[in-house]
Amino acid sequence: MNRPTLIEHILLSQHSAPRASGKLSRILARLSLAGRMISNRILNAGFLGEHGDTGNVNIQGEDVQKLDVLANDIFIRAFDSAYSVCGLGSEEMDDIYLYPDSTHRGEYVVLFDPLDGSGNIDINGSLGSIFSVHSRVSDSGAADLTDFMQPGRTQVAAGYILYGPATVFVYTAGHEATVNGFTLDRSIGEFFLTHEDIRIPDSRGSYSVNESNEPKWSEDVKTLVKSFRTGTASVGKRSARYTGALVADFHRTLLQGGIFLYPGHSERPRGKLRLLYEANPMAMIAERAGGAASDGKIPTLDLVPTELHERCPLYVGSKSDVEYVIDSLNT
Ligand code: FDP
Repeated sequence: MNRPTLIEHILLSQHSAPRASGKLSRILARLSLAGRMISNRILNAGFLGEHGDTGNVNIQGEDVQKLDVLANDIFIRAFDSAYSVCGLGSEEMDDIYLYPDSTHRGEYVVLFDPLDGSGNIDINGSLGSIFSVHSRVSDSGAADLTDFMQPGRTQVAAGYILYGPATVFVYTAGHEATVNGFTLDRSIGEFFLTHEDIRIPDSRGSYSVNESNEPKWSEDVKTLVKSFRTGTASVGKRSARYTGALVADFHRTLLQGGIFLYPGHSERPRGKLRLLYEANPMAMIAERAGGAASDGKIPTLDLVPTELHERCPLYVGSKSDVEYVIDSLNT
């Protein structure tokens, strides 16, 4: 077996980083553990009666699924003994979560969507987890909201875990780092490097959007999406693909090119996706892989957050496709 494992890759890359302390490596290792545990839980959920919803609605007005709660608990437990993480922000928690001994804990916070695409749970469709790691900015005492409300540009690591036919861990960490993907060998519970230095192809691929929202879009968004649908976009022909899980749709876009779009519409002017733990991690991966991400005007990574669970329109994918979108929406 001559492929590096995920842990070897993390240790080697972080070891060569200036002033590396090993703490970020430990956080990434714990994220991979959470991914393996959630992947296993999803495999067995049908037998264990863990499909379906809990009957509760989260702060975002969405039905909470049983697996959403289980995945969220796995993330909390994963960092219980990782003392470099002082707090968490999650789609499934109204407020930030601070570990009881947060005052004495380390200098990082982790934001995550524990189970993205939860509409796919009951149909055995693809799901994902998304994560974003920031250095703490508050200087004393317990961590606070300011540690979480940082622009995506300051993320020190970001990535996702795709639970599809295979489980894949994609991440980037540190300065000027590449994007790499690792596939889980379920028989031994180990991730191996399968996608080295991923670069988003340009001038090909798919467009990915929920077209049933068309009646609620502005005229310029309708015209834009129509140009992709009819093959008249200046960037060339794109096929249509949409799974309903951001991680799966983004992963395809990352590997094959094109664009993922979730525009705002009349009922949700800022779209559906959350800036801090959905858009920002994908934007960091996209930029590092040679692509781009924008809210239609501003690069996603430069948006200044004002709320923990705030949403933003998202256009992410191949660089020329995102540039085409920005041109189309602003002329
Ligand atoms: P879901 O609500 O099923 O968790 O994060 C939200 C998300 O899925 C994304 O994964 C997905 O891209 C999007 O919502 C799908 O929303 P629509 O059903 O409105 O298309």
